[in-house]
Order: sequence, then structure tokens, then C-alpha cells
Amino acid sequence: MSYNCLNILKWTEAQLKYTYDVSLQEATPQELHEALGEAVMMAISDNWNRSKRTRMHERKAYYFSAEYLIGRLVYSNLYNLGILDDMKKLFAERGVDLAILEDVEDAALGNGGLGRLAACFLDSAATCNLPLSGYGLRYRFGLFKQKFDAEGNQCEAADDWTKYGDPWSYRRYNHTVKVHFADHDVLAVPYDVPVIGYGTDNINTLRLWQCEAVEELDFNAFNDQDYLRALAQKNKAEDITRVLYPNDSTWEGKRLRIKQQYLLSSASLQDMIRVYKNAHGNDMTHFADFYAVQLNDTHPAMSIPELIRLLMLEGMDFEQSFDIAQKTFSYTNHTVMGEALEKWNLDLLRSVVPEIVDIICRIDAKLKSEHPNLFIIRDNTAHMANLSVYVGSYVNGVAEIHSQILKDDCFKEWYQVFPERFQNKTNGVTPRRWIGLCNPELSRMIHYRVGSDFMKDLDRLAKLKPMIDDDMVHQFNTIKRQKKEQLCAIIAKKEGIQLNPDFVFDVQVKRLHEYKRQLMNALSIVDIYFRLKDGELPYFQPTAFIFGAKSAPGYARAKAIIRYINRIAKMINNDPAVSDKLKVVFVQNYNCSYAEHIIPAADISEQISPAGTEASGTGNMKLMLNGAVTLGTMDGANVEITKEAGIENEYIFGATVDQINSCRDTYCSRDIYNSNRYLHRAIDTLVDGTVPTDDDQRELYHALLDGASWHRPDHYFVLLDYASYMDAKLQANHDYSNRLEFGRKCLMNIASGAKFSSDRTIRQYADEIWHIKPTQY
Ligand code: 26Q
Repeated sequence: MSYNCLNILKWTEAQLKYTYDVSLQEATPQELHEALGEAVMMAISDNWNRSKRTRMHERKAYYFSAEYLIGRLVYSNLYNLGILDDMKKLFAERGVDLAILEDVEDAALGNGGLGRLAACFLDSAATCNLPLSGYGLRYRFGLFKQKFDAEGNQCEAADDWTKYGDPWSYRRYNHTVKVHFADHDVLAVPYDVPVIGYGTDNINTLRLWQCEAVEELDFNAFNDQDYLRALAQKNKAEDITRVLYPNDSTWEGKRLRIKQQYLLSSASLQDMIRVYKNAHGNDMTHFADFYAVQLNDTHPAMSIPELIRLLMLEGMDFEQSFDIAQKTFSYTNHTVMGEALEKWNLDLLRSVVPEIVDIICRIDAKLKSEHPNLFIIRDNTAHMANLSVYVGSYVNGVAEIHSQILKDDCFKEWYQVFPERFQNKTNGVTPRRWIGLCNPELSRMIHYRVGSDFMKDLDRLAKLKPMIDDDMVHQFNTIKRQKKEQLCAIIAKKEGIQLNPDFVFDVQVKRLHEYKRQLMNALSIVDIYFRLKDGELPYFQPTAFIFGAKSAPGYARAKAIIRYINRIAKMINNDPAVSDKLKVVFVQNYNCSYAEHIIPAADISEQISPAGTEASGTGNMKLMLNGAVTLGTMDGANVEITKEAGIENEYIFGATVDQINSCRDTYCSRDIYNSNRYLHRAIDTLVDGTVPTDDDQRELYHALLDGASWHRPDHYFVLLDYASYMDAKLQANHDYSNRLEFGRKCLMNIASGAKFSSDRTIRQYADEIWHIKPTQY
């Protein structure tokens, strides 16, 4: 079925009239967004309902995730419906530029990679007609909004993303469930978000739970004290889904976090059991025949004991319930770093969800009786990753190298006992948002060459390879230049900094973390700056270094790195001696929508974590697909990107996993500091007053050279990799001067990007883990 754009336009106008009493031309961006959203929701309702009904009796998969970083939905929904251009035209004819919707806020119900991956997976499953539903949490406040103050500090503001409403979800109060905690019962109310497939009538569902109090306020029935108590109860319930935890790489053992996780787990499973009974009756023994559940890291791992508990309430015994749970669940690991692994103190856990602790203890006892060398509980602490490996069908890493490290290292003992459970599923990104939507100019160029709808079949990209010639390179370079101009306008408006589109755009956009080594990038820029001033780099191609990153609000070192980069940016941007060679900009509030502008404009993609630390990375894939070359280490998906595109088309540097492991014990960063005068000079700017220095920056300096109580010196090997990093960086810069050759490398990246479509990833999950098939319409 195709959609009638004129109807959608008419409904939008009607909504605007009766809700806000404004015309299309008078509407604010937020009003227009509300009205257009409601009109689209009406237009898709038949298809959405049909998709649900068709699936009733099929085997299905469910994605359980505490985060969905879905970003702005209005453009991607119109895009996937195939009506974005037509709607733009219709609005333009009436004097309204749909670009005003750029002012609409992102739905940032996630921190970074893991949350965005969940969103890409939903898009791909819907597009591939796969019966996959998402369950998550509807946080009142998403990831904080970021600004920088005059000193370059990150300042956080609440992200009140539903302030003007949320046209993309329906509240389904009739499917509300009760969730029990030690201190109170609460209601979980579902909000359904349609997940619109591209080039298909299929529409899947993302169901997000919002927590509410059980008791409705009854003004007459209460005396004053009861009234206040009831209000306090209401707040206490609503607190549970009040805010997304802004940590993305360190685990925090907070009580409220347990409540979030249990709410997600229990509500989703109760909902699944209701659906199961509707379709298959009250005999729960076939639950695992119809449902597969994927745990997005261990955040929803309490689902495992919760399903066992719920099945036992249905009359099954522990062994039977365990068996069903084991068949139902699979677990995706997203990190190898110890500090990110969830470990709950049992007393804390018991004080919130006592029934769950009893079941975890039974599971642990069973494990220890079968495999005395393995454990879930140790030192009165429950290790959620171990629980997820034991009571699951499969466990997977998110890139080849990461999955190998899981087997060799993190889960070594587990791999010996359960080798058949371990799999790899290399991440991917949805080409709809990350090429089609954000780079229509490039999409047109590709479409013209490879024909058909490559958006649905990214394998067609490979057809470009034999066609790459000077003509295509010129065309690509022209498009890249256009995307840079567009980004320059946005950065000028948002940051007040004018960049030159003739510069090389060198981009590092991702969460801020020491392991991602934004500091190494910054040091190299300071180094280049000094060398330029000394006249040592006569052939340096003018470069704009662009950063985008949020730090966890409590992560002092990460915040110090942001401040340092902002200060070197200020120094460099204000120095007329380098103004025609160097610019540095750290954009504020990097998010999905900002990414959609930055990524298509990038020439160089910085993916510079020490080998063995970045599980996969997905920004690297988005940048590759938009024709940036990777300046990176042999880490995460960089390894596979390099394999696909050819090492001659990337800039690979640094120690490998094996090299890092074999030098770990003897590594001395200070020796390198003393022997590399360039690096020495750059590092000194952390403390010598070249830029305003503070205690936290002095602490960064000492962390690199002396270590701290909790880490050895230079825990992430900045100094170890520095020289080869600088070589690779200058080589890429030099190569840029041959625009034909450089453009050819960029095109080789695009032409080699097919593997990194999340369509490929999700089909592998469907085939090799969930055992589900596309729905036939
Ligand atoms: C845990 C407990 C308490 C509060 C927060 C958290 C928490 C939240 C989010 C811990 C970790 C995360 C997110 C992790 C993440 O985004 N990992 C990234 O996942 C990507 C998708 O697989 C990979 O590409 C990245 O390499 C990986 O860092």
C-alpha cells in the first residue's frame, strides 16, 4: 500500500486547527511536529494493526534493552514510508520548509553505542519483515543536554523530551501490569512506538514502560496526612523511570537502577505471558518454542530469574522453569572492561527484589553442583554476566576480535564448559538513517550507479568497486564538499565558529572515555600546532579537528579532558599564525541529529582506542559508509572494516592486542615521554600554563606519567601508540593533497561497506540465535 501524502497534509492541517488554532504557516516547529506526527500515526494504523495480527501464532523474538537511542523520528519515519520527498514538496508548495523540524528534540533514551544499536536493529528487523519487538523503558528525562561554559566545562541540563508531547507513541493503559518490590507495588504502563520498515508494509512495535503509582489520588477519601503520603508514594513510583542513568562504561550499584532493571524485566515478561496465553492457551510448556529473548547486555538480566519465578507461579517446578528460561534467553556482551560488568551485592538486591535473590541462589546452587569451578554468586555478590551465560542459549560479542577476547579471556572457563554457546555477531548500522536520510546527495550518486534500491540490499555497494574512475571521484568530492558546507553553516549557527569547507575534516565523535583516547587526539593537535608555528610542517593540509562527546557527569577525568580540549581549541582558533592551517571545534550536545550532519562531512574518522578495548564501535561504520577513511587501531570493528576495504585504504597504527598484552608488565610511559621531545612538549601543556591549567588537568598529567592508586601509569597506552599515531595522521594529511587518490580511498570504503548494514546483522541473529523467519505477507 502506498500512502496518500495529500491526506496526511490535510490531517495535519486539521490537527493544527483544532488543537492549536493555527494554520500550517503559523505553526511553531513543535506544533507542526505534533500535528504531523498524529497524522502519520493515523495513516499507518491499518498496517500497524495488520502486522500485529499476522504475527499472533508465529515464533517471535523480543529485544530487551534498557536503552533505545532512537533520535528524531519524524524524518526517518517519513523516509521509511517512502514519502519524505513528496511531503517536503507539498509543504514547500504551501510555504513551509520541513527543515524547521530540525528544532524538534531527539528522543535520547540511550547513552551511546549500545542504545543506538538497539534502534538500528529495530529499523532493520522491521525492514526485513522479521517478527522482532522491542521492550524498554520510557524515561521521563533522556540523556542530559550538554553545554560548555566560558571555561570550557561541560554543564548538564535535563532533557525534558516530551515537553511538547510525544506524537510517536500511544499509551496503552489496558495493558498495564503491576510490578512488586519489597517496599511497594507499582504500575508499569506501556507506550507503543511504531517501528516502520522501509519499503515494506510491515510495522513492528517498540513497547516502552513508564512507572506510575498504584493508588490514584482520591481527594475526598483522604485526610491531609493520607493525601501527602499518597503524593509521596506517587513520586516514589514515578522516580523509577524518572531518568536515564548517564553512565555508559562504568557500572554503578544504585538501588534505583535495580528497580529500573526489574521493572523492565518483570513488566515485559508479564506482557509476553499474557500474549502467549491469548495465542496458545494456558499451557506454558511451549513458551520457548514461540519466543526468543535477546538481552542487550546484562541490564535486563533479572529477566532470567523473573521468568523462572513467573513460570513457577504458573505451576511449573524449578527444573522445568529453568529449562524454559535457558532456551528462551540469549545474551549480547558489549564490553570487556571489568568496571562495566554488573555485580550486585545480594543484601542490596534482597532489600529491593527478595524473590529474585532466592531464585538466583537456586540457580547458583544448581551451577555449582554441575560445575564446581564456575560461579554466579561469589563474596555475597551476583555476577549478572555469568548468570546470563549459564541460563541462556547463546552468548555473543559484537565484533570478531571482541568475540574472540570473550572466549580467550572474560569467559575462558565458561567457554571450556559451553563452547557451543559462544557466537559472534558483528554490529551494523541502518543504512536508511546513516546514508539515505543523512546523505541524500551520496545516495543519489550511488543509486544512479548500482541501480535498484540499494537501501534494502546494501550488498549492491560492491558493484561500485570496478566502476570507480576519475569521474566518480570528482562527483564524490563535490558531494563531500557540499556536505562540509552544510555542516559549516550548522556549526556557525550552533557554536559560533566559522569553519572553512576547503579544510580536511578530521572527526572524533563518540562518548568521552579515557579508553577512547580523545586525549591522545588532543595531544597530537597541540603537537601539530607547535610544529606549524615552528615552520616544521610546510606541506600540512589545512585541517579542522572536530570533536563531539558527552562525559558521564561524575567522571572527573573525562570532564577534565573536555575542558582541556576546549582550552586548546580557544588558543589555536585565536592564533592568527595558524588560522589558515588549523581549527579545532568541540561541538556542544553531540547527539543523533548532530551526528547526521557531522558524519557525511567527515574525511577522516578517528577510531583510536587501544587494541582490545572497544568492543566494536558503530560510529566507525557510519563514517565509512559516508566515505571517510579510518585513522584507527586494530580494535573492534576497525579490524573488519580494514579487511573489507583493504589496508591501503585506511590509516592503521598502534600496538595489536598481542603486543599490548606482552608489554603490559614492563611498560614505562615516562621513558617514552623522555625520549620523544614533540610528545613531551604537548603533554607539558597539561601543566605548564600554555592553556589555563587546573588540578584536574594536573591529575591527567600524572595519570599519564605516574599512575594513580587504581591504575598503572597511562592505563590506555597513549604514549605507547603516540608515535605511530602521529605518523599515520600526518600520512593521511599528506595523502589528502592528492584529491583524486584520496577520493578513491573514500569510495573504496563506501563500496566495501555492505557488511556493516544492520540488515546483515539482524538476519544473522534471526538465523543463528533466534531461529525466526521473515513474515510472509
Ligand atoms: C550500567 C549500570 C549502571 C548505569 C549504566 C550502565 C551502562 C549503561 C550503558 C553501562 C554500559 C552502557 C553502554 C555501553 C555501550 O554503549 N557499549 C558499546 O556498545 C556498542 C554496541 O555494541 C559497541 O559498538 C561499543 O564498542 C561499546 O562500547
